[in-house]
Amino acid sequence: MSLVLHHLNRSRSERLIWLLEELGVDYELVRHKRDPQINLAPAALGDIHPMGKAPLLVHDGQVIAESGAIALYLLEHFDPDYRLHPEPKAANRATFYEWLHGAEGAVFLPFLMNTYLSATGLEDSLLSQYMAGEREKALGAIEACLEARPYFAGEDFSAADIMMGFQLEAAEERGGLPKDSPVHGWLERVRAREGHKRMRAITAED
Ligand SMILES: N[C@@H](CCC(=O)N[C@@H](CS)C(=O)NCC(=O)O)C(=O)O
Repeated sequence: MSLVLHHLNRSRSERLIWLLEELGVDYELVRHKRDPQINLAPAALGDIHPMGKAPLLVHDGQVIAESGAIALYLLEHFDPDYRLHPEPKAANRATFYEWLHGAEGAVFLPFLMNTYLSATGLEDSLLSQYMAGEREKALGAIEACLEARPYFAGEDFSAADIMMGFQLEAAEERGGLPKDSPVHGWLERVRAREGHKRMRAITAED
């Protein structure tokens, strides 16, 4: 069996490193570096998949793009005991899907736009004001979820937490979390995990 993860430095592909470390699967990590001037991925990623973005997973020759698709694929293949995702008919399966996909959907967009707006000097634009409102709404939904339960999909840690981790660690780093936010407690819980610590040791070399 051959399992290769293509990782771009300082990118959301770190979520898949984290998931693979939690699963304890043997895999090869191929590191790619952003262009220091334009911050984009190198051409090598475009040779593997037409979008040319990370992460990319290659399993026995099959190329898979999109973090959410990669996460579900890995769970299907390597989490037969449902340690990191709810069983098909479990009551929290829908909530798990919601956050796993929300991490690249409507919840993620306003956080991502923050990066693009400041990179292009548009912090004072109308679009920026609009996105600030959207970010507040998204953070409100995240906080309501974590006030009600310890993890995104319920009582247990799951791959939904891994998918949400990248944007919430970035929001914390930018000082974008209120002092009393339940996200701080959640960050403490997930960072205490060995899988997260191993992921951070790997990304420290980015
Ligand atoms: N929705 C995709 C987004 C992939 C994506 O945009 N990856 C970024 C890294 S955070 C990237 O490769 N950026 C470099 C580039 O676009 O050249 C996913 O979740 O995998």
